[in-house]
Amino acid sequence: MEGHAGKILRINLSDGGIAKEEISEEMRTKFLGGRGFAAKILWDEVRDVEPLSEENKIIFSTGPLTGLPLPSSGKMVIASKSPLTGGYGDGNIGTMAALHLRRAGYDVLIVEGKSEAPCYIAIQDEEVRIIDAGDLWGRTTFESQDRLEAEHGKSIGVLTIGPAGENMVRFANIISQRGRAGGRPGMGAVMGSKNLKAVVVKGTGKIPAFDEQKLREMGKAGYEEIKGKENYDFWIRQGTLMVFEWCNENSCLPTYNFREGAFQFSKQLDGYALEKLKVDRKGCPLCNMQCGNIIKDVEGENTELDYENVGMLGPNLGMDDLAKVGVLNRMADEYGLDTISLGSCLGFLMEASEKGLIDARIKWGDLEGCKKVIEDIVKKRDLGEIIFEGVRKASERVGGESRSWAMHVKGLEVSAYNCHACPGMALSFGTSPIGAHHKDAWVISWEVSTDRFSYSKEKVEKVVELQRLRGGLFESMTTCRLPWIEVDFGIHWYPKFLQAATGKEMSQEELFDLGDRIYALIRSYWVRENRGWTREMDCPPVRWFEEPLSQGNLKGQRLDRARYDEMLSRYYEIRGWDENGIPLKQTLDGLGLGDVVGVLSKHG
Ligand code: PTT
Ligand code: SF4
Repeated sequence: MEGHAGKILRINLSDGGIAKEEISEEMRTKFLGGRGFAAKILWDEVRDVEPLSEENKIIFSTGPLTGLPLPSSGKMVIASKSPLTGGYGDGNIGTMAALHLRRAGYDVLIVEGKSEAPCYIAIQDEEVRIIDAGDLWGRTTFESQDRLEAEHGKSIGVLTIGPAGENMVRFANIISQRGRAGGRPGMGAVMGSKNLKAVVVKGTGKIPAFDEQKLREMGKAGYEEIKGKENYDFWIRQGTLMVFEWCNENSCLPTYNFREGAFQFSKQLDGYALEKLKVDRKGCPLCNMQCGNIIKDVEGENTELDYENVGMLGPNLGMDDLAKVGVLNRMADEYGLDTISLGSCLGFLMEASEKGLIDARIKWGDLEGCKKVIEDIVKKRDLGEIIFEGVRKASERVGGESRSWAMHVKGLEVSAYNCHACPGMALSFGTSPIGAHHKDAWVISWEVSTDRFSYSKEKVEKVVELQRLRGGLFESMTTCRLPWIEVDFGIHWYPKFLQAATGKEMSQEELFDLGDRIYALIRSYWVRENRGWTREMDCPPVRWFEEPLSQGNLKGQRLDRARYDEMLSRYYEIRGWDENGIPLKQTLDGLGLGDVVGVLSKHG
């Protein structure tokens, strides 16, 4: 298979070792790239290790479409064993670093070991250096980006952590270009544990492709098709925030720590409110539908907003002003904290305070209180000490009934969709391969517009189909899925792009098999690394089952546990996993994962 540089760059920070390794043909064919490569490397190399120890590894992985002249192809997967969940963790980030890594001749960068002192990695084509980062340590991601650009030139790609990652806050992520963010399940903390402040990449070579002429032609046609789409102009105006109003109308908005699904001040936060405050927009490389909407926050600084950020730092905290939400969002970007988990953690503390489970007082909508807690989280002091490991651990510390309203699955905080009346989306959160993230199966819009309240077989099938496409195909090619999802760019383009990039024609069946293989391997990883694995780990938070919505036209709605359980069993059946959600021998064999069988059988 062509279309890959065929190389892994491996850097060991303990001994300074640098190796360039071939990627086997079998690996390329079976796992394609991005998440596929990352899952395989973690399975093979990261076993029974503490996520924040020297033995863990962090993987920066591109796919065969990354960086090619195709719509929205400037993306990369960052993966590791997660310090937040203890299982497989990854995130997808749009960054110049993805293009440069490919131009420098590598598909994957693996960083292992631990540097004795703060350092950063600088890659310039063949040349790889580990450089002292004493001057950068303690600085925000924005300052680090500026300093690294001043040192290495404006055209580089930068991936950097902030003080949150340095201090190993478990939901610290990685920031690029002052607003692109990736690695929700604590990938920033893993970098911090290695004393690795940043990765800087500059590549000057050509990205390999099977048929360059065809790719250029298709890319041009693709960009034109996107621009001509009916929804394009509206998307350019509102980006991901266009979904805010819809969520509110359909009781899907995370409100007051996911107690409710609609917010009385939603009009002050939605896409139209954004349009009034918008001063600029930016986005990932190679994209002509850039969705990073920039506003001035109440402190007069620029900040880049997406739906998830606003949902979790707005209604979920009872915050009624977009410019105030902007302040919290900017702090998260500067410190390198995931906004979704941050919003969930702040909401958890507000509820704990309201219920008298903690001594400190922090009220819904209290901007100054939130700012103080963010500082405390980064420094792991006061309330930060309770919450820096996420809501799962915090609920163990706080006690009472808080376990029921600690909004997470497998330790990863739920992203911004309330599911009291969305069983399909609840299943999507329950079975996502990294914990409660929406990226693998955003089934909610289909669900609400079809048979919303059912727990039907069709819904389970839809979740699996979306996981195959979004979680399997898009995460391994690796490109942005939003052209397809948001402006209806034809999904039929992608097998053609892949064929021109790699020379290999892949049927729909082969593409679905690819997704299933990656899913089975990631699930096997969870089972191997979590001795106490049970099907309970695939269940959404208790709140959605036990506390009905108390307001709005869906008042009284909640999930039904027995019917959710039936859905989960159906899901396992489709996937070829047993009643505990563990892949069956014949499933693994059928997907070419025979080597996994022996290891899993030791875990019963
Ligand atoms: C993603 C998660 C999301 S998903 C959002 S907003 W979204 C949050 N953004 C954050 C942020 O900003 N700052 C911050 N400090 N933390 C943040 N955490 C949250 O992280 C992102 C876009 C978006 S915006 C989405 S849906 C799509 N996600 C894609 C994906 O997962 N795969 C893929 N092939 N294409 C995607 N396209 C879209 O990318 P995580 P980005 Mg992201 C300010 O990282 O860990 O996956 O979590 O990468 O470059 O910022 O683009 O309404
Ligand atoms: Fe990045 Fe948005 Fe473009 Fe996707 S649509 S590549 S997230 S700017």
